[in-house]
Amino acid sequence: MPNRIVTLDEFIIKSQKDFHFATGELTALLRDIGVAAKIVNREVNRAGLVNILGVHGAENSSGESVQKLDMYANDKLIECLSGSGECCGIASEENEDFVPLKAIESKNAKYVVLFDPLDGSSNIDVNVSVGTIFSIYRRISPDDGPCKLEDFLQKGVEQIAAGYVIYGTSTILVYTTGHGVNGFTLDPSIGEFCLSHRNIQIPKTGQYYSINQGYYSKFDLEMRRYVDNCSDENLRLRYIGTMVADIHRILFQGGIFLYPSTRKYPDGKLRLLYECNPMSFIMEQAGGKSINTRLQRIMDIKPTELHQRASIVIGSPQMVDEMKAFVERYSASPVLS
Ligand code: P6P
Repeated sequence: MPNRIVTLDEFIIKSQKDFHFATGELTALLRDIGVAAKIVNREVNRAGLVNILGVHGAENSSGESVQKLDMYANDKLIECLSGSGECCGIASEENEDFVPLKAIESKNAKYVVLFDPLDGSSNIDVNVSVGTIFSIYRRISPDDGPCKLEDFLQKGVEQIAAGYVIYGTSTILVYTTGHGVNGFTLDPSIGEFCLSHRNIQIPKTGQYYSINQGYYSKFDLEMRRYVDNCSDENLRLRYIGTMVADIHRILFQGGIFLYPSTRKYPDGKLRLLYECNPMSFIMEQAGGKSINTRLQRIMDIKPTELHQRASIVIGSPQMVDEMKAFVERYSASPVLS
């Protein structure tokens, strides 16, 4: 039956056979994240109606003003994951430190979850797409006690699963467990994420490039030369200011997203753990590439702190390779690839 509805829950359960060691915990964890996404989606869609728009008044650990919806999404994700019993700790872009889950059913669980609860939150009040990004690792600390910092500072290659939700014209959850990438569109009439994009593969090249060209004068020489080349090649610039939305387009239509180092962010702006690693896992599983502007593979970088930033060049493999050639030709500092 070619058009039978396959829900996220059904797909996850059927995919459990991909994991020889899975005993259902990962399945339950992914389903709990799906529930949190539905709750956040409900509030994102009616944010203008309830007093949940605007600035929360606090600042996050990256010194950025926190939106009310940021905190709502953060609280809901923590609540759903705390209740799952499959997660022993969480780390969030909105929390200074990681949060061990101490409930009796959680503290010895196998997995830790890292997330950016609401990516692109500066776009919330103007009704532009925002997203949630998550990453799941197996804990490496002894499971007879609470999780430790080392559980969260693992390389991106150690991810067990990663995904994002884009709250846009429709709400789509895209995730991977290392066996390809699949997308599920939320059908509000039945409250289910339904399989809509099976085995997503990024085009080898594309016509879009995505970068905040407003920082052109602050880019390194190699980045300015590359941007000049994109213009010479008549590529189309698309930049929303929400990483999830900018990369979602590229995943489906081909292209390249870049957030390079700038004078304001010498290590890049985006967070390695909460944004770059999960989006890189998805991109590589879809046949794309993801490196930093020193040509290191993002998922090979060993994190040293929770809120570490990284520069990123991610997208169609041929376009990432073309960008590498500009770094090799024009960069004044040594590459690390
Ligand atoms: P800029 C949103 O605040 C975010 O973290 C990413 O989602 C987005 O790609 C980037 O920052 C936008 O940053 O400096 O272009 O406004």
